[in-house]
Amino acid sequence: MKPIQLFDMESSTYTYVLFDQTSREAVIIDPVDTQVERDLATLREYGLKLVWTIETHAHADHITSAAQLTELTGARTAAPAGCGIGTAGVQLQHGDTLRFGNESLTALHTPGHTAGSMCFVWRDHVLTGDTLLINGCGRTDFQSGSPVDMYNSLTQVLFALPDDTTVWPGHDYQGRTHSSIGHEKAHNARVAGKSEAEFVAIMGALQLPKPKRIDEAVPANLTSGMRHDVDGALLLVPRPQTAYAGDVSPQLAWQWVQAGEAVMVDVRTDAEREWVGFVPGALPLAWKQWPGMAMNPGFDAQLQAAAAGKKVVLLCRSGVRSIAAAKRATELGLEAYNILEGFEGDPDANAQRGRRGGWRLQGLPWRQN
Ligand SMILES: N[C@@H](CCC(=O)N[C@@H](CS)C(=O)NCC(=O)O)C(=O)O
Ligand SMILES: [Fe+2]
Repeated sequence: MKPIQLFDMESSTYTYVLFDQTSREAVIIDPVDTQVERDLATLREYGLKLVWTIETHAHADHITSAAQLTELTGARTAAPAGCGIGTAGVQLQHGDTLRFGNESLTALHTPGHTAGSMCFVWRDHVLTGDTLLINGCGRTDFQSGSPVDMYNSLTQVLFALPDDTTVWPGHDYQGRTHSSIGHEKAHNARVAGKSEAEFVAIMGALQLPKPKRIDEAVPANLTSGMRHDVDGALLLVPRPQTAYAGDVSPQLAWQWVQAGEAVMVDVRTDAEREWVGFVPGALPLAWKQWPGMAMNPGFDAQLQAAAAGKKVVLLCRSGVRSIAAAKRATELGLEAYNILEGFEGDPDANAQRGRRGGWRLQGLPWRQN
């Protein structure tokens, strides 16, 4: 059994799906936000139930789809404890295991590319993230990277695995797909046969350009791919290409609604609204497109009728389902925006960031039934 290996051309990122053949439970490692549809299609094609989304580190070059996948599939999120990804439900420590059906993978703490970076061992495979790359390794010049830590992670942790362990990297920039521990130990140009001092000198001389999307990607990845504003300020982040028009802060969305420029659509279920509360005037229209489940009949028609030529601002519980709904609304030709962090927001994450997000936590109008 091998991992299913998927490639994102834009960032040269490999995403991996592993699954248990009997229960069909699956995990996804390092999913990319622009590839959600591909990944959902892969899960459907193999008949899999996603139970974990897992990060090897907080990426600097692309944005994770972990938060989107949790709302679309019901999967839980796990990330290395040392990466500061506060939204991940499970904060992994060295040696922790994650189970999926009768299978499990084991986390290895391998600092160097970032201080929290991890690799994952599954059977006789190791998914090495941006620690060990084929004939290379992750850069160590930003985001708490350290060449000394990288040298130890490569030579003491990864090269301690059996030589015939298959290596599946987080990136390859030259079209290679996998390698083995034995091969990298013998031939990796940066580390094979090199002393720590030689390795540090090689890493120090790389002079790589900064990843193009680092300023946008790192903050987004620290919240599993949700984007947020600073200090609760009005915010609009335009989305690239045709995904949807943008992410807006609750305040800006409310300003648009009050000015009659936008209609608000609440895509939570009736049960959620009854438990937690609702926004007066918002149209209740539940978004129920889970893999394998047909979409709400009438969703498209009701959404188009409600929009009546205005902008549409979409609200859900935490700001993830509303992204999927905003994408659908965009396909229908509407100007659709996702309301950041949804109705509830996350008080813990907000406290950590020193700010308050979410509709209710921002003190915007809402009522209990
Ligand atoms: N050119 C890419 C950045 C590539 C890059 O810096 N990749 C990181 C991984 S996030 C790395 O460690 N690269 C190692 C190398 O190129 O040797 C971009 O702009 O996104
Ligand atoms: Fe990276």
